[in-house]
Amino acid sequence: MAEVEEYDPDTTSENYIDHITTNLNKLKLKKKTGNTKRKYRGRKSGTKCKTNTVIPFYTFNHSNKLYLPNNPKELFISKEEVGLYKNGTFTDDNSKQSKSKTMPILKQNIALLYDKPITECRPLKNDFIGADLYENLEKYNAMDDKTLDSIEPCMKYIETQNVPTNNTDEKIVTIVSARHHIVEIGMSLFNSNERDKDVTFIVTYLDCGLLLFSQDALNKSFQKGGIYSNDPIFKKICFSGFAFEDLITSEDVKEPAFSIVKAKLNDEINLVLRCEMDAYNLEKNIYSELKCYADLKMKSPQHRKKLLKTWLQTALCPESDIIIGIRNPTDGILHDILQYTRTTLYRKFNNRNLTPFNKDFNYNANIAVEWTQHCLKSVSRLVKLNIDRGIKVPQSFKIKIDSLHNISIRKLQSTPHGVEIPNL
Ligand SMILES: [Mn+2]
Repeated sequence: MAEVEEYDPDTTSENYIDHITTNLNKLKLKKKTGNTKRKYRGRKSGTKCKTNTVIPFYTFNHSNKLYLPNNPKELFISKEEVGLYKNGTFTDDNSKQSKSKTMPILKQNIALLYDKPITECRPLKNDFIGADLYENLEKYNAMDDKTLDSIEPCMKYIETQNVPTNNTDEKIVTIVSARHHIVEIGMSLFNSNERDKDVTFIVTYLDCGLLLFSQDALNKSFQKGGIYSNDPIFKKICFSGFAFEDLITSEDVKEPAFSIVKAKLNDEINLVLRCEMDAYNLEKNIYSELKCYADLKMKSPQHRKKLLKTWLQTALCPESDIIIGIRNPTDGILHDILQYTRTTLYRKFNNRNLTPFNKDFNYNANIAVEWTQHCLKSVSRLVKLNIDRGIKVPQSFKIKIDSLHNISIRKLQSTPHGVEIPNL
């Protein structure tokens, strides 16, 4: 890759444009020089460009895509489970007993798969293999839009913490979000097969230093996909995941159960995240993330991407292993159950023996960590640069990560409908 200059936030506007174009030229990106120039200008042509509303992609410093250490990078400096939430109730009791009451429990034989040599695994799986995962799918319901995005569980925890009403240290922010936003942000780098899609979301700043993340209802590209799809076959595939969860956990009616996690990215950024947990392993006192896939082939870039996403998801929640049900795609019959720790999963899709994929940064998990950190730091920085200090009312912004990975911010006139504002 061509060498690029360091990003200097103090560069003046005019120099900044030159700086960007010089660097873009160095990177030999697709031309359209005229357009590129306009991209970083203010909306009205002729106005001075805003150096504080865009963080260009070239400022992202990352590892080589072939950098595959035995143990992958950590996303956070620290991470701690601070409570559980289910059916409107928050508890800060995260003892084994409390978890076993709140979370779906992994059936014993599946719980025992953890750490077992392959030869001892087969008998443990016998009761489950052969199950039809395409049967009786009508009984499952996907979370509605509002539940999917609600930060109420996080706010219940924050309320117990006596948050000061005035932010004493303006440098420190706390991101409050459902886990899926962070996963989506992290995966936005690996988008070579969906180049036309921007990732957008709403960030609402509260005077006490909270940054609330919520979905951008106006972004049509991610709506009605997956589980909400109208394609019956696709729907079947998605709902078979619920059937697999049902099969290996001992809970009949499944209400979503959440773990609330407090994490620290650096000295200036804390996070309070809401993570939906699929299952709790009583034997090992860890959680399990459950997935259901057709046969996994590491030659397929899409399969590597899926595993990267699963790995990133589990970087955000309390300690979890990963249990994957393998089904026959045509008839939905379960034919194997695989158990991975986060590290063994990483070594499966980021293996030095695999032929590197020349796009999407080789789905390198370490780069995914660096990118997620870059995005969260960028969002925090852009918000800090664009808030009106001293205003008590919530201030909302739209954040966009475009398909070329530039990150930009736009202040909204008012907080969009649907954004939950807590009473603190
Ligand atoms: Mn799952």
